[in-house]
Amino acid sequence: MKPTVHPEVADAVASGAPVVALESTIFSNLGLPSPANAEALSRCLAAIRARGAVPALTAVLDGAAVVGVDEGTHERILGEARKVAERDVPVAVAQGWSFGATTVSASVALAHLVGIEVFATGGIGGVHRGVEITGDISADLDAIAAHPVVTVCAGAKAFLDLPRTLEHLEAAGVPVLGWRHEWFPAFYTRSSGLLVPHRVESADEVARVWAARLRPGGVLVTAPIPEPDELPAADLDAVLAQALADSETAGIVGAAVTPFVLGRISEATSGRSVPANLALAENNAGVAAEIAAALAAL
Ligand code: PSU
Ligand code: MN
Repeated sequence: MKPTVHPEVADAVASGAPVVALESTIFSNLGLPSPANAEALSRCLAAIRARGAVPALTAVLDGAAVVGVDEGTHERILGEARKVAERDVPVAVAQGWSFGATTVSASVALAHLVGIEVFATGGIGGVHRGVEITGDISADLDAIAAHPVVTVCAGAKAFLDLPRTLEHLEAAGVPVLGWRHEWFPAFYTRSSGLLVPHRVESADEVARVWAARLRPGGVLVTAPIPEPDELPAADLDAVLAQALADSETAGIVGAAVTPFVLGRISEATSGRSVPANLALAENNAGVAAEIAAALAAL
C-alpha cells in the first residue's frame, strides 16, 4: 500500500532533509480535549519547524493513508475520529473511513513506508496492569520494535504496568535511551522510579546508536516532561487508580481502554494535566527534530 505523501514531505524525504512524523490520535477527540488539541498541534508543528525539520502528520482521511496533512485540512485532525492502530490501517483504507486517527503503531509503520526515520508522540501505549488476565499489550511496543524509526516519547502514563512495559521492550530488542535523564519518565512526572537501560546526552549520540544497530528495528528515546511543567506525583496516583477502577466497573475492554482511561484522567485533573500534556508533546517534537537533523547529517 502506498500512502499519499504531502509534496513538501516527499521533497524533504527525497533530498534527505530532516522530517518528523506525528500521530493523529493525540490531536483528535480520542486524545486531548478541545481547544487544547489545536494548541498541541500548532505547538508541535512549530517546534519541528523551528529546528529546520518538516512535520508529517499521519492519518487515514477519506480512505487514504496520508503522511503529511495540508494546513487547510488540519481542522479535520482535531475532530471526531475512529482509532487506527497498525493492524486497522488496511481496514480503514478498504472501508473508506472518513477520519481514522493513527496511533503510535500505525504512525511508525506509515512513517517507515515513506522513508521517514523519526517520529514524535506524547506517551506510548504499553503493557496494561492486569495483563495476566486480559493479555492487553499495546501494539505500539511491537511496532516500535519492528519498524526502523526513532520514536521520541515522554515515557508512558502510570496507569500502565511500567515495569512490564520496559521488560517487553527489552525482550523485543528495542534500545531505550533516556534523553539527558536516567529514569524512565511517567508522562506527567519525570521519573517512574525505574531506570532506563541507557542515558544519552545529544542527538548526535542517538544518531550514532542508530547507525550501530544490529537489527533494522526501532529505537525508543524517552524525554522527560520539562521540570517546570511536571505534576505532583502524589496527586496523580489516586486519579490513575480511580480511572482504572472506573474502566473495570464499566466493563471497558480492548482498544477502548486507553481512550476511556485518558478521558477519566483529564476529567479528574480538570485541566491541570492539559498544560503538562502540551508542554511534553512540544518538547518531544523539538527533541525529535534535533534527532532528525542528526540522522540527516549521518
Ligand atoms: N497514551 C497517552 N495518550 C494517548 C495515547 C496513549 O498518554 O493519546 C494513544 C496513542 O495514540 C497510543 C495509543 O499509540 O493511545 C495506544 O492505544 P492502545 O493502548 O489501545 O494500544
Ligand atoms: Mn490494548
